[in-house]
Amino acid sequence: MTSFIESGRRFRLNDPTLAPNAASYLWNRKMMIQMSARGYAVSQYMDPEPRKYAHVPTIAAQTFMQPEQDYFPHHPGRFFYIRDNETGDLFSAPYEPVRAKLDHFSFEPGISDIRWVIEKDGVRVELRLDLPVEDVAEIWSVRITNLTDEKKSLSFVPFFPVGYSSWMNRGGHFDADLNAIVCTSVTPYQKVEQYFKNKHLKDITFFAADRKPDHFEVAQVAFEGEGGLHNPSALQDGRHLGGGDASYENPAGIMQWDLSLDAGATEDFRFVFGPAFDKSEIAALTEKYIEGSLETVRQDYDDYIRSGLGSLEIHTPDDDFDHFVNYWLPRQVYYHGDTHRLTTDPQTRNYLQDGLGMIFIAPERTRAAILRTASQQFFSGKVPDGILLRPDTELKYINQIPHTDHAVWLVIATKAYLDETGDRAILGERIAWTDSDEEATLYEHVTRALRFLAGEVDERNLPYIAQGDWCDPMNMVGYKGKGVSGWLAEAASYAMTTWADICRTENDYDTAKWLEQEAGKLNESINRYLWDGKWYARGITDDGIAFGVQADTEGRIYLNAQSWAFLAGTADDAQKTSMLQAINDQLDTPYGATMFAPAYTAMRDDVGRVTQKWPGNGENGAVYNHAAAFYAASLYHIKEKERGFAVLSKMLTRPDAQDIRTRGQLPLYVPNYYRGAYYQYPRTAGRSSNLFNTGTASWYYRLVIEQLCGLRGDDDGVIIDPQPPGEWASFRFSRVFRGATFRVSVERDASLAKPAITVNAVPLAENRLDEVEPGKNYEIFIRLPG
Ligand code: CEZ
Repeated sequence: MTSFIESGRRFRLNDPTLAPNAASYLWNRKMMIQMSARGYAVSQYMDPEPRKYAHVPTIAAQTFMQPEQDYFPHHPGRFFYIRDNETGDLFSAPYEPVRAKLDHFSFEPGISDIRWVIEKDGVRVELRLDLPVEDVAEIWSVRITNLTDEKKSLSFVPFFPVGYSSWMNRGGHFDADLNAIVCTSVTPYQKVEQYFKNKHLKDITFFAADRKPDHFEVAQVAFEGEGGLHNPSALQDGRHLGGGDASYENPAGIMQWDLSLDAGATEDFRFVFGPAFDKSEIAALTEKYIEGSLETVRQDYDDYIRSGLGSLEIHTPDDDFDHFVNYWLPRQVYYHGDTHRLTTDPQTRNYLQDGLGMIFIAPERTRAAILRTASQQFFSGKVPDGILLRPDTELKYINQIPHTDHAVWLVIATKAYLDETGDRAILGERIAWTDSDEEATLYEHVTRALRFLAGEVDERNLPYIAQGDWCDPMNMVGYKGKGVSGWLAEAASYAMTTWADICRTENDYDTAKWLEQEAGKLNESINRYLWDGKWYARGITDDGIAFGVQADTEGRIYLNAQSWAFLAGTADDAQKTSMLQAINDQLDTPYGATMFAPAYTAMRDDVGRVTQKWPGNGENGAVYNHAAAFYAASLYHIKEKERGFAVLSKMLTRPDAQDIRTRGQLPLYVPNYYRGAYYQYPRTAGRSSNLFNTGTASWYYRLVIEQLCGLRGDDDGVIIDPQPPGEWASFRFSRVFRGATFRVSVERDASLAKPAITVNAVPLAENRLDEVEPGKNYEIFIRLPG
């Protein structure tokens, strides 16, 4: 059985083999850890750039988080061996590396901790991982219980591999003063300047315990011997750890305690694992987290997580949906918005879209993100590819590749922020430019971003794509300077009409009119050059070839080119019907709507590296949830609420064993993709990337609040327009909006022809309140026809 427990704030998985990569994650502003049910871990922290303190065993490089990350016995993990000293039997908690058949296994990730209960041969091991709010450190609590009526003699051996931290210098030793294993390294470099930059790095990884170990080992190779990690030589034949060090060998934190446990007796341990600069930092961390009260640390962390869960509480006929929306979804939104995905130079579009969800959690953070983006904008209006969060960082990796879509997100984020907060003062904030000290208001910054975008078009009035738009790896459609993006034409049109509304509320009718004309021109060009008879093309290459069209055998229809056409209002009713039909026929799958189909099976060098990804993986025709969320948004926009909800619903892994097995993840986050290429690769279709970094979370949360619940700001007022799926007879929700509390109940009433709304028992003529009084309670009762 797999299920949510504790009213949805915790999950229980009781089979380590059901979905081998099943995991949960914890984070604070300086670190994050993705912890698999079986004991593997991917963790990183900011120093100030992202780094690791536990490494794979063979390579010193730092890597991105990988989609569908596979684990292997020597992968970094947190493992606890238990040996019965009478029988010699060995198992490891939570499951790896021994993989012994357990009597009981329960992985129980909660919103602010991760814990396990494991039982084997009369021994219970309870594990719990906590993070502090401020520091980079993992705090592990372990309780071992003798469940039998007899005394037990056990050896308890935690094993925390540190791996290959450096090809220049790595090692480790036991430090008796600290009661810790201290693994040292020198971050590899070649350029002399780098030496000075690296001097501040935390090149130590330590493993500290709250009790003096009876024995220890530091060299992984000495521990493992010929037996291998599933049966380490050092634990065979009743042996004790040899007390060795690691001398240019992969180090690990390995300690041993010989326990004599009476019937029913328990023993408790606490460990701290993490990076440090020097001995005094280790001492400070152990003082806080080994000697200090764990209760306070846990309470503070729980407060931190709960402060990010927003105010929405929804109760629908679908409990699992409620659990996701009430806890896990805002938690994922908060992770993005509070940490900026643990990078120092987020992609502008990610930075702003992560802010879309934060408007419901900590709107001041979105405000700051919008203003920071504007402050790094060029005087020309151009919005940069990435945003620098620190003065000592630079644009790296994908942010060095020219993409042309960033203005769009500045508009969408600002509009969403205004809708939620009504804080029109933000538009008057004066900010300079990255290349000029002249100040202009945010209103002028955004308007100028759109003027720039309107100017970067070809003779057909279609926007250049350069080396990518929203789709990062679509890098060769326009690298020669001619290719255009159909999606961007639609997104630009949508952004322009959206901004025109704001211009009008600012009494700037000229700009509003100009923007509407530009949007109109774009829509005309879209219909003229990109309508393919049944749907819209995705773009036109440098050589003038439209792609994402009926004539293509691969990449024939792209979801984004349809969704954003709905948002931009380019399609008439006949076109809409044809597009929806094509999406149903070609893109929809049991695991969601794929981003395009069929997936490319060979490089198209006029489209780019997206076509080189494995078919059905990532942007090459996966169910790319960010694109699916755009699709859902566009469906609500054209009042297709049943389809809209169906798209949202398929995006979630469900808590039943069958879905967890197929998708290969737990229902605790929406991943960036599920494998697509449903018809080409049916065996792997639906498999989760297990990556929880994705703009999907923000869009999803916003759609639930503003469309499904339908309570959204509108100038000084609020619109009340719930759009539940037909299968819900009733539902209710509450949320705080501009300081007022709204409690809304929605029911169906077959006798009605149109919705009937009462607010504090007074009937409302329209579905809008013109004013919202902070501090006031609004009890709203809605009856919907049907
Ligand atoms: O990265 C995301 C980007 O962070 O891909 C999205 C894009 O809109 C986001 O800004 C769609 O392309 O191959 C690549 O370079 C891809 O760009 C990926 O790295 C992709 C990953 O899925 C991130 O998790």
